[in-house]
Amino acid sequence: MADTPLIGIIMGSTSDWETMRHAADILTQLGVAHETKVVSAHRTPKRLYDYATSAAGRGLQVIIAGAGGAAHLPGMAASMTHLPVLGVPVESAALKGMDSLYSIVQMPGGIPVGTLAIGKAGAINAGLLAASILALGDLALSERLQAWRTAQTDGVATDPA
Ligand code: RP5
Repeated sequence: MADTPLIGIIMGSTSDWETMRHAADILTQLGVAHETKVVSAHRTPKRLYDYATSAAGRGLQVIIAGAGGAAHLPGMAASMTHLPVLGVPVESAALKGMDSLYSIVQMPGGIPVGTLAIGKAGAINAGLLAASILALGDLALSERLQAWRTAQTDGVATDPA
């Protein structure tokens, strides 16, 4: 997108993209400028430090962070920025994302991470929630978001067969 990104979507590995692309897809549908980066808390700690400490100054307003396994990326990002951080637990092979969920959701008091569901649903909802946060100060986006919700409602069949 040409516009300055308002939302940063970060993930611990390229293997997380299959999940996290759903957050990006939602933001694209809603016309919200965003960026996507691989930022690993343990493999690229300096990249994480640089990303989180520069995020607000670069104009980002919300960070969506997805990771799997020992998923410390969202919490570590949140520790280094005052921006809202939404965490998406990526489904892991060994523990089906329960490890990711517990790692992300159990932040000690003082550094919040808004934790979504495991996997695709969490990524979709992270995108929607990030857009809702921005929409508090953006009437046009609020209207696009409401239209998206209306279209979703209209798309629900009454006949199950
Ligand atoms: C985490 O380890 C990533 O977020 C990913 O979900 C998981 C596995 O990473 P890869 O081994 O697929 O790169 O850091």
